Amino acid sequence: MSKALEGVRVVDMTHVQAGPVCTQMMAWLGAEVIKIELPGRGDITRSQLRDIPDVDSLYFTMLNSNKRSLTLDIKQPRGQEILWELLRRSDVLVENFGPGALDRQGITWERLQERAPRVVYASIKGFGPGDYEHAKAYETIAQAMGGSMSTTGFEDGPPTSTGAQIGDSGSAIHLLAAILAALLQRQQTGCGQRVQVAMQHSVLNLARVKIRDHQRLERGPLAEYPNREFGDAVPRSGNASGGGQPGWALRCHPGGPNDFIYVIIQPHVWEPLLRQIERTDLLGVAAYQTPEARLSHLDEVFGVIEEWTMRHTKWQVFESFNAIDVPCGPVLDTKDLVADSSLRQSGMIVEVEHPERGRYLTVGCPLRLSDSPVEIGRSPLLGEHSAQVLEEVLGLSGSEVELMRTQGVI
Ligand code: CAO
Repeated sequence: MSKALEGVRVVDMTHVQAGPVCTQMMAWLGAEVIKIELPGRGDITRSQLRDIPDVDSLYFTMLNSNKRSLTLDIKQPRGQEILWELLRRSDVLVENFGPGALDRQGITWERLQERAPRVVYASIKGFGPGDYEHAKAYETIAQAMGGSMSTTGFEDGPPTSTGAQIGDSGSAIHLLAAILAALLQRQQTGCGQRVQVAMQHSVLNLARVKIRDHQRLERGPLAEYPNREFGDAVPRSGNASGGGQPGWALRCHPGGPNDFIYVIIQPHVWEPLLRQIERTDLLGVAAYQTPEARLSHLDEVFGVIEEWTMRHTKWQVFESFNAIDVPCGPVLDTKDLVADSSLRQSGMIVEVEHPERGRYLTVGCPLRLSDSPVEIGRSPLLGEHSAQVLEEVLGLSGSEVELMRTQGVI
């Protein structure tokens, strides 16, 4: 079966997490992704957080599957020539180096428009135009500067980062959407375009509801927040749902660190919920009857439910509450997740075979297209496809490739 991005060739000059996640998704959707890496070293993550000596780390293997690896020193003249030849035969260039890194090598948007005008040139940087544009950024810096850290955690604790990589992987998904839109527009214009995503912007987009609440705060306290006092910025609100229906993480039996279930109280499930937890004595009690009445003492309301959840496991509660249509979800730890049979069945936790590492687990593709099935492959070894790409795509001879190898160009 064909793939959605079949025929799209991507020159992938990404590294670490933000860029590679984007191009990995493109590869999963069928694009031909050629990852260009520094000869001898490659993407720095190949050797970061290694669990097996001298073998590509899981950091690398889980972010670079289904790609081909070409080592190429773009700071050598021959390396640059090869890069331009590749770009002229490609559709997309993706990079996430520090600000100005490719410009310093003469690979600029202006030159790209002259030499390869159909190429979509996509970048992730920490920041957009303005005071911070020359600064480098990592995940947690973007969380700090995009509104996530100041609003995550508990009121009496410090600003907290989230486990989900919203700065890196979040930016990657934003970039993917922008690249696909640019490729669609190219069908009309015939031209590529400059596509840029800033990590700070992506996090702010994902923290949009906190700017909603900032403006509401100007008109009075945020009644659905667990906080009692408010200053002039949105506070950390612990495990409050952040939406129009209240929610909280409730303790379950036997009381381990992740024996919790997150429960949301929709107005129409309140009465069935009281029956399920055997608290019919509260039916008709004014302080518990309407959403408005419950809002002023949500901690007590959730406390009533928690008295019951603490006597049951999170899975028992999940089953019991789902039976009466109460939205809820047990807190799953990483051990739960890798063992989860539904995640295995749906291909979200997959095993891949790697020539040096053996079998390893990776997280599959959350995008499902009925006419473009995703097959999760392995990541390439450093320079594994150098000769193949140079011969196949650029038509170079074996001896030319060998010469470049001895000169350290590839
Ligand atoms: N051949 C020759 N040189 C190469 C090369 C190749 N194939 N690939 C990369 N390089 C060089 C670049 O030209 C650059 O050289 P200069 O420093 O001489 O210009 C260098 O390698 C990479 O520079 P960098 O600034 O990108 O790398 P860094 O490790 O100092 O910074 C990071 C890393 C992530 C902070 C920075 O790249 C960045 O801010 N990127 C944008 C934001 C981003 O994506 N961050 C998320 C990373 S995931 O957490």
